Formats: sequence, C-alpha cells, structure tokens
Amino acid sequence: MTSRHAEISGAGFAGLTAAIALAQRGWSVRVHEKGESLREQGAGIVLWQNTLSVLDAFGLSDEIAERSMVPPFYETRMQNTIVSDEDPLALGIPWRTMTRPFLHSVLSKAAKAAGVEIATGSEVVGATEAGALKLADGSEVEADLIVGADGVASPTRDSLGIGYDRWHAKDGITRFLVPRRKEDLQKIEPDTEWDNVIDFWNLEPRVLRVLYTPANAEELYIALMAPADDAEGSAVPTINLEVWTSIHPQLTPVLEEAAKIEGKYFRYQTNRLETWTKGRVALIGDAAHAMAPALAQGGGCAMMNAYTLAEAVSAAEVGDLPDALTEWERIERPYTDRCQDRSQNFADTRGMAQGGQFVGESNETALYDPTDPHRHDHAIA
Ligand code: FAD
Ligand code: 3HM
Repeated sequence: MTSRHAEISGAGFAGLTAAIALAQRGWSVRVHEKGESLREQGAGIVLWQNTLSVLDAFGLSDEIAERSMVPPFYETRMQNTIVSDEDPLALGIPWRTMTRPFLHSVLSKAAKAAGVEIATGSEVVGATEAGALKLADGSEVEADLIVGADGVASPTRDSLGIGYDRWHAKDGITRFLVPRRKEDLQKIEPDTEWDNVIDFWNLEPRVLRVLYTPANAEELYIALMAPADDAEGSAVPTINLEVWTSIHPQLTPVLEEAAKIEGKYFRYQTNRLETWTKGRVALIGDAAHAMAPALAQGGGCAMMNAYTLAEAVSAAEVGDLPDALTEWERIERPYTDRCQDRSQNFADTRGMAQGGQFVGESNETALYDPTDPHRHDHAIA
C-alpha cells in the first residue's frame, strides 16, 4: 500500500483505537488532543467481546489482564432482594471490568509503540470534507482521512453542519473510583460475594440506584444513579451521604469514600446523527453516537467502529475513500443504532431493575466481533 496519512481529532478510546488500527495497517497517523496531557478522567468501564476482541487483535490482552477483573457474577437487586445472578461467561459472553484511566494508558502506550504521533495541547476547531483539520492556532493540516473522535460536543461534526436528534432520559449518574474496602463490606454483609458486579436498584420510596463494579483488586467503580429532578440524589460535587446511606446502608464504607471526591452528574443522553461521514471525514465514538450507558456500550461501540473503520479504509483505493466511508457506515452503523435504541429504552423504563439482562437481543452488541471477517454472516440481524 502506498503511504497514507490520517489526522485524528481526540485521544479518547475512539481516537486511540482508530490510530492503532490504522498504524498497524501501514498508515502514518497523528492524533490531536486538546488536553495538555494524555489522560482519561472517568471512573470504571465494563468491556465485552466486541472490545476484548479488538484489544486481542492489538496484542494487548495480557497487559489488560494484569489490572482488570472478571467478576464471578453480575447480580441485580431490587429493594435489596436479589432478582438475578448471571454469569456472562457461562452464557458465552466474554467480559472484563477495569478502570478507565488504566484502559486509556494501555491504548495510548500501544498507539505510541505503533508509531502514532500524539500532539497534546492541540485543539481542533473544525474540518473540511476535502480532508483537512483546522486547528485553534489557525493552521490547517491535510490528510487522506480525517477522523472526528472528539466526543459528544464534537467540533469536527458541528463544523461540517451535520445535524442530529437528541434525547435525554429522566435519570443521570455520578461516577467514582474508590478503594474496595472489601473487608469492611464483608463485616456488614458476610454472605455477599463482594467481587460480583452488584446493581443495587431502589425505586421506592425514591429512585436511588448504586451500580457496584469491582475494577481490580484495589479499586471499585461505583455509579450513583438518580433522577435529574431529585436535587438531593443528584447533588454534586459532594454527594449527599445521608440520603445515599439511608437507602443503601450496607454500602456505607464505599459511599463514605465517594463523598471525599468531587463528582460530576451526567444526565443520560442519546445523539442520532443524520450521517457519520462527509467526504474524507468519518465520525466515531461519542461524536457520532453518544448513548445512554445502560448496556455499558458507549466505549464498546466507539472501539468496534474505530476498528472496522480502519479496516474499511485500508481495503479501499485512496481516491475511493469517500465512497468507502459511506459503505462502512451502511454496513456497520445499524448495530450501533440498535444498541443506542436498547440502551435508551432501558434508561427510559429502568427495565434493568427486573434483572435477567443477558438475554436475546440485548446481547447483540456485547457478542459482536469486529475482528471476525464473517461477522455479518451470523450476526443477529
Ligand atoms: P471521549 O472519551 O469524550 O474522548 C474525546 C477526546 O477528544 C477527549 O480526550 C477530549 O479531550 C478530546 N477532544 C474534545 N474536543 C477536542 C478538540 N476540540 N480538539 C482536540 N481534542 C478534543 N462505555 C462502555 O463501553 N462501558 C461502560 O461501562 C460505560 N459506562 C459509562 C457510564 C457513564 C455514566 C457514561 C456517561 C458513559 C459510559 N460509557 C461506557 C460510555 C463511554 O464513556 C463513552 O462512550 C466513551 O468514553 C466515548 O469515547 P470517545 O473517545 O468517543 O469520547
Ligand atoms: C457499566 C454501566 N452499566 C450501566 C450503567 C447505567 O445503567 O447507567 C452505567 C454503567 O457505567
């Protein structure tokens, strides 16, 4: 392949995954990250087959395994009664929990090792269909391929005038990484397997849900969900400890840890774009398809689409890239659209409180394997 060049806006999970996949296919790649340093501020993340297969294709599985977990069960409780205990592995769904800073550090290290140039403190203000990124310092850089991976407020998307519909759900979430405090939790509930993911739903007398996700031996990801119109439940930067421990007293040790940290409340949001591509520009990740996190697939879809994008453009002639992008969107996007719909529906109905989530169509995205050349033959369509 003759030398090809890509300029990417944003060094989140989407931008870094695209960068690695392109570099491994012979592209020269530069990523522009507006942050002064390369880091991911979020808390925890759950990855499934659709992203674990990408990490495996990158040769990163061993490194990921060093600081992540496969919890024994995914437990769901309603008003503190267990409604389901599911083992995704036994159901044929590979999964793994970890912290977001850890995943980000593994990807950024791999990108650099693959020869990707990462320019920090480089803010993108827009793009052109012909194949250029416009930078905040007034300069313009050209490429065969432009990738807009600059998140939910994407300037790449907005500069091209790509419109979108947006839905908000009534709930939102505040996320923390805290010490596990497993022994203290065991003193309170000795019979509980505190290595499980436990989704503590509480709908009465008020909607206050805690998603408890061990991320490794030391760190716990806890996500506190409350309706946006509940001023006490959604209070930040410091959570209302009294309110949260009154509903979830068995989690007091870790809620106390969360109360020491400044949190941000995110209202659930889905964005549906009129197109993911324009000319030589492709949008991936939250720039293209921000979604409610119910199915834990925002990062997952970002990474699987970044991977298939790299594969699609590498298989095409440079002159045909705009058409190749259109075809990539036609083939790959329906999986993400359906995932967005399901996640938004779970967020609207709070249906995950019923437990038993690993059934039927809900598993479609988790089971998707973007590295499988025959994936479209046997996917649930
Ligand atoms: P981002 O992570 O937003 O990265 C964008 C990058 O672009 C950033 O580094 C930013 O600094 C940079 N940038 C922005 N503007 C510019 C600019 N002008 N110039 C240059 N750089 C710029 N997903 C999962 O798969 N599993 C989960 O368990 C999960 N849990 C979630 C829980 C919650 C509460 C939420 C809200 C989301 C969750 N997600 C989860 C979704 C996931 O976090 C996102 O979908 C994912 O981080 C999107 O990655 P991204 O790279 O597209 O965007
Ligand atoms: C991992 C994960 N799963 C579900 C949600 C949710 O329903 O808000 C959030 C998450 O981070």
